[in-house]
Amino acid sequence: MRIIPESELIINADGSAFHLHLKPEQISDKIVMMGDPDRVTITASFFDSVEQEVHNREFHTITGMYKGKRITALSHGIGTDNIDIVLTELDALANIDFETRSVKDEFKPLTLVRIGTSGGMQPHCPVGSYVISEKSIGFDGLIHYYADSKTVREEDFEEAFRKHVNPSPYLCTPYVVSADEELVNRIGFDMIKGVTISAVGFYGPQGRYVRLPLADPDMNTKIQSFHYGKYVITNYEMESSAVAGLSKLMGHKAMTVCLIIANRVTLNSKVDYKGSMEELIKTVLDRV
Ligand code: R1P
Repeated sequence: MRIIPESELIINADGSAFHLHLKPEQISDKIVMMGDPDRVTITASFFDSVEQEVHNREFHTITGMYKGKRITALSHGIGTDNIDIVLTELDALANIDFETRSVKDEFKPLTLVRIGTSGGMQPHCPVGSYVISEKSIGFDGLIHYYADSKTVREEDFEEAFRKHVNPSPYLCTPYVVSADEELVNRIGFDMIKGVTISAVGFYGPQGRYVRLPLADPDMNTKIQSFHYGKYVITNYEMESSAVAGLSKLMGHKAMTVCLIIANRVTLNSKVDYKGSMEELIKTVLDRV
């Protein structure tokens, strides 16, 4: 039996996971996640009852009951680096015995749905629409740190994308992963499905020219014209590749759905999106 050393999985004095500050009994196996800690409060406002609420850094967690289902709502902050922390600690809470520091004999699968905001990259993803990340292209490189990444990556798709976009060798090698198919069909049957790029930043890494000129000003034009079979790139956000990739490696079911709040083709955006986001959250809670 492998004992995981204290330095490799830090457990707080109260028995909670290092960053999330959660104890194993405080999470449900159904988890909805979002970048914004306030979106967790909005999500919990639809719960019939709240069991507990925990805050640490950008991680805000509320577990409660929604129409007879125990659900955890959790904020992960911004970026795939945060997803590495959140998914590893959630998986540890479910599948590692914190007393013995060893992997439990029985695997507990989690269902994880990220409810995010995003920028549309095609005319058919207008502001206000809901887009499921059926596939994600990670510009972040996170998956490459894990030994079995090859088992979840789609190398033909990656190759086609590399050929078309020709990304600079200074960037991480883009990887392609899929969301859980059953979850996508159950939660997103009436939503737009597509390919999401998870970028490592919001401005330059998503081709936004504010004051600093871009290294590759044509990147978004190439991204918008890319096709692979029926797939086109529908949107940019910053976490779905890591959510899909790490979940698959760990054996959990995961997907991302985003509300489009800006469209990069029509160059418009909507910052007051509370109503549409509330509708999306309720839809996911009903279907998860
Ligand atoms: C950037 O503004 C943030 O918004 C999107 C991006 O993925 C990134 O986290 O998602 P959230 O609204 O869930 O944070």
